[in-house]
Amino acid sequence: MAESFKYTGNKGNGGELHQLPADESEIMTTAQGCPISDDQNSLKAGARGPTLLEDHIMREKIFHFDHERIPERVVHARGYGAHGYFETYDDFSDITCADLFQRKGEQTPVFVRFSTVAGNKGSPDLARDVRGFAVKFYTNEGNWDLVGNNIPVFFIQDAIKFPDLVHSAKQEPDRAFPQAQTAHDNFWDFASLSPESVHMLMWIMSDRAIPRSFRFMEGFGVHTFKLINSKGEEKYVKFHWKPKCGLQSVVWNEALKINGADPDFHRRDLWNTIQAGDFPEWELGVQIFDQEFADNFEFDVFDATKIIPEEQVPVTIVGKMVLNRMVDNFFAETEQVAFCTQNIVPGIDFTPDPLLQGRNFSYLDTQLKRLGSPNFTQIPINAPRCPMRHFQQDGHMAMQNPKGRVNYEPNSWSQGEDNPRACPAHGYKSSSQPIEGDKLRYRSETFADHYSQAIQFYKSQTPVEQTHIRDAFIFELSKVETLAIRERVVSHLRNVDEALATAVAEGLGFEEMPDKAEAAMAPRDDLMVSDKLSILKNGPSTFKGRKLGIFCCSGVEDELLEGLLQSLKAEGAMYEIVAPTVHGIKTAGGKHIKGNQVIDGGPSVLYDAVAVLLTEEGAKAQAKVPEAKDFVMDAFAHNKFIGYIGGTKPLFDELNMTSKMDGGFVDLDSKTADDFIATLRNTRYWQRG
Ligand code: HDE
Repeated sequence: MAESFKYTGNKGNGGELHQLPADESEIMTTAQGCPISDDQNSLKAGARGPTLLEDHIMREKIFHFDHERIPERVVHARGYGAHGYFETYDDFSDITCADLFQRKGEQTPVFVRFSTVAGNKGSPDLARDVRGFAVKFYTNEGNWDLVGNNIPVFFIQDAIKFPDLVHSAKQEPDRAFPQAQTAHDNFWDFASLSPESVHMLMWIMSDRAIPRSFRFMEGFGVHTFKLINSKGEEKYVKFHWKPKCGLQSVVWNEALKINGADPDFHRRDLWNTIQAGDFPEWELGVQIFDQEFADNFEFDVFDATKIIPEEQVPVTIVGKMVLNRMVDNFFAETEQVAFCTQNIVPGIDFTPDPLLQGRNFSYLDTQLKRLGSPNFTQIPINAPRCPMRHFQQDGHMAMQNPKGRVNYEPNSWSQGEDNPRACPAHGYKSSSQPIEGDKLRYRSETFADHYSQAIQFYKSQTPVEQTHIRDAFIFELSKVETLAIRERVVSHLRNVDEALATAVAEGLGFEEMPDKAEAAMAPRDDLMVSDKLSILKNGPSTFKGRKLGIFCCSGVEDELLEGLLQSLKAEGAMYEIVAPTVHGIKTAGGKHIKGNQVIDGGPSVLYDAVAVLLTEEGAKAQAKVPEAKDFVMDAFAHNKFIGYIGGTKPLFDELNMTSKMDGGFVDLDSKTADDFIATLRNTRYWQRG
């Protein structure tokens, strides 16, 4: 009976989209290679009887499924990766013997993973958070992992505090919320009891923590490293990634709404742009300085809560990174990639920064936990692209097993492929810096200034950015239930900027100001304004790579729409058509234009700017649709440029928008599409306030 039974359980007619295999090579098999005849019905004793334990096909399928998950990263769980290359602009052998910097124009393959820090794997992309910016360079002399962030400083000065920092920032352990946010008591309790975090708090309350996309953010190696040339001469270095797109962030209210509308906003952005061939690029810059500068600099260069302003030590650009290929498989590549700060190559070395020293232990350790075997280095995404020869052997999942008899050193067997030897002339050499001292648990006095650079950061921001910082403090602290914690944070802010502290206190409804926090070292406010610390002073100068949301309906004039699309194309910009149905619209001339979004799936928060091209009839209908009203109101509230035509009036009237029209509105009946694009090259209409 079972043989003649035709019903498979799958509904409908698969038609062209569900075909049977054409030849042997397309037949599904088990993991053991056994061809499968039916993968949708388990083996049963009778058509309605129990499933048999004998069903090796079902057991294998479910067994494997049960073991699909590996532990997510303890921090930076949510991430997205892409492949590309790094191109060296010149021969930099005078400063480092690192192989990738020796030859002008040479390309080195890279894999990059961007991430948020606090949230779990499924958390939304626009959480207020630091972004990880980890780059693996597959050089001819081994993998170099530059595991950085999009913020150049860190919360703490010593790695021993890291578990406390992370525990406090993640969900609280009893209630398991809030997810992917620092707006809760535990985080602000820890931070306010750790004054070394104040500089970093200013950065994460700024719009740096809500980037427009990965393409619009900087990356920083954070720590001071060393570069060593072939003569053994050493220099200190700080690494910077500068996005070719310029810097851009969203505003907080927008971020909250993006998280609902498209929790994958940053992922989708990277995927879409790379698939469209608009490959994002960053230039790698180095700040190079010597011991004398380090000795005379106002702060300790081994303290990761401090920057060296670019005005003091300029950034020299040494190459560019281009991301041009998405992964074939997210798990195999993005999930299994194992960045380790201790992966460095000849010509680059560590410094005693106590944060970096601790990281060098933690990353290797955590990969063993996550990937389950010391052989994680053999997974293709982690394996070096240059030869690997050593006597490490065996272990779980060992895939690269040496041939031959030799597996120890020293040995008497003649040298060769199967018997590698360490080479004093060419191998990795650590910096020979002399070190001495007593064994003690101690924080150097040179790490004691916690406020001066926070002051510098704040005063380097534009007034708009300062307002955003104030609002972010008020938002976050309003979620803190314990008054004493809120007060403690404000007591620190008094050491940064009295006006900021007062505004935050007012926003929190304080009846009186808390005393100033006692400073371990008196802050100085004579540090220069550093324009490089502002996002708005370093924003994009074109609309290229940015996106216009075109809200339109049937009846739109062909010339208008076509002109706009052509100008966008010429600029290298992206757009989406937001239409009443996803099937799209018919222009006045009868042309069908496909929709990308319907209005409730394509709110204006998903776009850098909007154009509202409704006919009068369409606008009357949309004036009754709440999402259509939000589209315009949000674009207005988020300081976006709004292109419009006369037909839109009924919708604008419904919103009392006509009286609010300002320089951020562009009348597309009288202005050309090119004029509109020229306006869009400015990031937002900040004058709107
Ligand atoms: Fe990390 N960090 N970290 N971190 N970190 C990890 O390693 C750690 C720090 C950074 O996309 C973990 O593979 C310690 C600074 C990035 O896979 C873990 C300390 C900076 C990523 C770890 C720090 C970073 C991580 C968790 C204090 C910027 C994601 C999973 C001393 C310079 C890499 C993993 C990826 C990931 C430890 C501080 C950047 C546990 C102990 C400072 C971008 O090893």
